[in-house]
Formats: sequence, structure tokens, C-alpha cells
Amino acid sequence: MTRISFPDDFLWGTATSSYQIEGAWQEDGKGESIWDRFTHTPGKIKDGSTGDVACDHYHRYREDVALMKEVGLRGYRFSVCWPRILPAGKGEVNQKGLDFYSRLTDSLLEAGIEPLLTLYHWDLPQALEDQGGWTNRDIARWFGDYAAVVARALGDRIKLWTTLNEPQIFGMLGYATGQHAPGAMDQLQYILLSHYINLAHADGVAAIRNEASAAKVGCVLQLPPIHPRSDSDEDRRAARVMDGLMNRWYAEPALLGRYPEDILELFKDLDLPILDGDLERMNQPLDFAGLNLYSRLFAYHDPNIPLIEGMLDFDYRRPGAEYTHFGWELYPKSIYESLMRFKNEWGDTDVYVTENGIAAEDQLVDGKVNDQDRIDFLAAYLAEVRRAMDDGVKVKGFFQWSFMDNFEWAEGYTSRWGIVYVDYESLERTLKASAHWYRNLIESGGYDR
Ligand code: GCO
Repeated sequence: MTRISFPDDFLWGTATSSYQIEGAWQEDGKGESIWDRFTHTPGKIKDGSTGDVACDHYHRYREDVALMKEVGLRGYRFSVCWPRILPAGKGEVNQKGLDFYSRLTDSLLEAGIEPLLTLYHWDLPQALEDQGGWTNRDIARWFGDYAAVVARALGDRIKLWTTLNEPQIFGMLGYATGQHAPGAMDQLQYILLSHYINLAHADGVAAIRNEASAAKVGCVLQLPPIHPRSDSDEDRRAARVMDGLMNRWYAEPALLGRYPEDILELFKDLDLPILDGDLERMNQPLDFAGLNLYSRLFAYHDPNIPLIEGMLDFDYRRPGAEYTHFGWELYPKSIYESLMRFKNEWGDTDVYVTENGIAAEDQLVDGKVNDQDRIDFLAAYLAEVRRAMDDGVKVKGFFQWSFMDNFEWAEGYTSRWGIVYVDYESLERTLKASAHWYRNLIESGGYDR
């Protein structure tokens, strides 16, 4: 047995997002979001479900914060639902929406829990989507204006701010593959709008700094290591290109204020909408980076794809590897590999792990959920986080995904990610074994393995 220990001031938390837990989709003046529209369109969600009620966190946040306190959490990452604040996406502010997040913030602070706020976890106002959404260059300004409204209201109490959750994921799944809202399928369009995503992030950072001078501002990137499927030179090159498209295209603007040269070269004939002054506008130094990390991906060379000559292989099953119930490979070393990049490639910034966790087939039996697989997962991944810290990465905290079971996007309610079990009929919450394990870890500053 070895003891895995963490510093006393390490920020131990869990994470959620607005659409996945809040419900109350039409309450207190909230506007429609693209996820409301998408889930209400038949055939889009695996189990036909919606986030109309979800975990009903909007009404039960006090109970939820009390549970967080019971688990001993020191931090909690949540996101703000843009159309609750600005029902039309811009213009008139809905005070009741702001009041909800203000009450939530106060409850967290009273419970001794440090909030980490994410401005955008995918629930874009439908009114903005109707004007092109992320394909409209104005989205950067709209996002900046929205960020300013939220920062003005909560900047006196919230210290840790982040902009866009997983830019490449909502861009690709929402605009290229159509699996997520708004369901568009246009690869080229996605590549072009990726620049607006990077611009929006930067405008958001500038707006937060402007309104809340004490704020510490960061990004939230999912940065899976991308490995070649074989040792061939072609597959290695494909992996490097896919890493550029998926990871460096967002990490470098946010953390280094520039686009990666090799990908700019790849896109040179595409007429990217990068205008004079954009690169300066995008150069907004951050206080920290947020890393969402679950597993690795594999890439392979494909001569039929002339532009990038490579593809990610989501179906590839490595012989001998282990997979979660959700189909993702259990590969704890992935978090070590990604964390090391912040030190070696991305400016040696402070890092918070803003998401990491596992979907499991949790069963509530006699009032208990024995999710040993989740405990094993966290113990294995956290040991790799510790190793990255030993190797010099400035990891400041860890937010397990997720505080409670919730609406998993296109998968609906078919997979459970929480350390708190949610009965979707009664909406009753039950701490799982992993919540008790986590409480122990937080209290004692480490665990044995
Ligand atoms: C993401 C999102 C979360 C997911 C979680 C599990 O990473 O896709 O940030 O909202 O629920 O990652 O898939």
C-alpha cells in the first residue's frame, strides 16, 4: 500500500452544468435554449428524454448545497444558463435569473464551498441561434456582453471564473456531426466558426476582468491525448494533426495567444475569417487553465481524406484494454500526459482539473449504491494527477464529474456519473459509496492504494 497525499490547500470539488441539472426550463422568465429546442425534437436523444425537469436543482439547490457540505466539498463548479440571464441572448436582463445564481453563490459561500463558475456549458439562447449562433461573428461580442452582466452581478463574491466549456466538443458535435444541439452537420462551417469560438473566449476574459478586478480567469478545455493507432509514420502524422485540430487549436490561443502554425498551414486555402486585429484581441493571458479529461483517443491515416489525411477512430478497441460502461477506455495515464503538456508546452500555468469521472451501472439497493468501480477509477486517475504534480505541474484542485447523476446530453438519463445517486421519479438523492470515499479523502488529504 502506498499513501497518495495532496497539499492542504488543494481545492477538492465536483462539477455540474446548468442544462444537465437545473430543470425549470420555462421558469422565472428564462428564454429557450438550443438544448430545449433540440431535446424537444423527436429522435435526437437516446431515451427521448429532456432536461425540462432534470434533477430539479433550480428548486432544490439548498438541499444540494447541504449535501455538498456533508461530502465535505471545498469547491463546486457550476455553469450559468445564458438564456436565464438574457432571455433573448442580448439586451434585456432577467433579474430573476441572476437572483438564482446569486442565491446559489451565497449558499455555497455560507457552506464554506468555493464556487468556480463556467459561463457557457452549451445552452445557447435559441434567439441567438436563430441569428446564426456560433456561425455569426457577432457571437464573440454577444458572449462578452453576457459575461459582463454575470461578472457585474457575481464578481464581488466569485473568485474563479471560466468561459466556455470544451470549445471543440460543442463546436464539433453541435455543428459538424450534429449529435448535439443545434444539430448542424457542416464540417467546413465548423472549422470557420472555430475562430469565433476562440474570439468569444477572449472577449469573455476581457469582460470578466473589466467588471471584476479580483477575478481569477481561466478556460475549460478537454484535451485527450491522441495516440497513433499503429507505429507507422502515417498514423503518427495523423495523430499529430488530430491533436492540432482538436487540442492545440484551442489550447494555444487561450494559453499562448496564437494559433498553431501547422494547422494554420493546413487551413490555408479555407479562407478562415481571421481579420486584422483579431490575433491581438485574442491575446488574453489567463490566471489558470481548466482541464477536462476522461481518456485518450486514437488516430489513423486515411488517404481518402485529402485535407487532413487522418481521422479519429472512436470505435477502435485496443486488444487487452479496459473500457467503462460508457465505452471510454480506462487509461489513467491519460490525465498525466495531458497535465504534463501545461508545463512543457503551454506556459507552465496553474491548472485545475475541472472534470474527471466515470459513468457506471449504479444500482440503488437497500438505500445504498456500492460504486466500487467509481472509487477505483478516481483512485487510479488521482494517483496520476499526483505524479504530474511531483513532476512539476501546478495542479491546484480537482473537480470530479459529477456531483450528481444528471442528463447526459444525447444519451439522456441512460448513464450515471454522480457521486450522488438521483432517483428520477422521486428526485430523491442518495450518497453513493464514492461520496463517502471522497469525503474521507478530502478530510484526510489523501488515500491508500
Ligand atoms: C463533457 C461535458 C459534461 C459531460 C461529461 C460526461 O465533457 O462532455 O463537460 O457535460 O456530461 O463530460 O460525458
